Amino acid sequence: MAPAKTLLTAALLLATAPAFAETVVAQKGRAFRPAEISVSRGETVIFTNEDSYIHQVYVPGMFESAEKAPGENYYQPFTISGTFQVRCRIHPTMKLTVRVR
Ligand SMILES: [Cu+2]
Repeated sequence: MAPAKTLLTAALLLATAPAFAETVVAQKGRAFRPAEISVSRGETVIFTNEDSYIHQVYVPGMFESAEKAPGENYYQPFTISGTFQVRCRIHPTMKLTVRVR
C-alpha cells in the first residue's frame, strides 16, 4: 500500500510540475539573451537585468513592467498561447520572441 501511494504522489508532482516552470532570459549587452524562447502555457519568464543600466519589459496590450535597475529581476507569467514579441521601452532595438505552447 505504501509504495503505491508513494508512486501516486510522485506522479502527481510530475504532472503538476509544468505549471510552476520558469525560464530565465537575461537582459545583457542591450539585448535579450536568448532572443527567442518556447515555453509552456502558464510558465513564468524571469527577466534578469545583467547590464549596468536600467531596462524595462513589455508586450503591447498584455503587460508592462516598471523600470528595472541593474541586478533586479522581473517575473512575468505567460498564460495565453501564441507568439509574442517582448520589447524594452528604453532600448527599442531589444526584441525577444516568446512562443507559448
Ligand atoms: Cu533595455
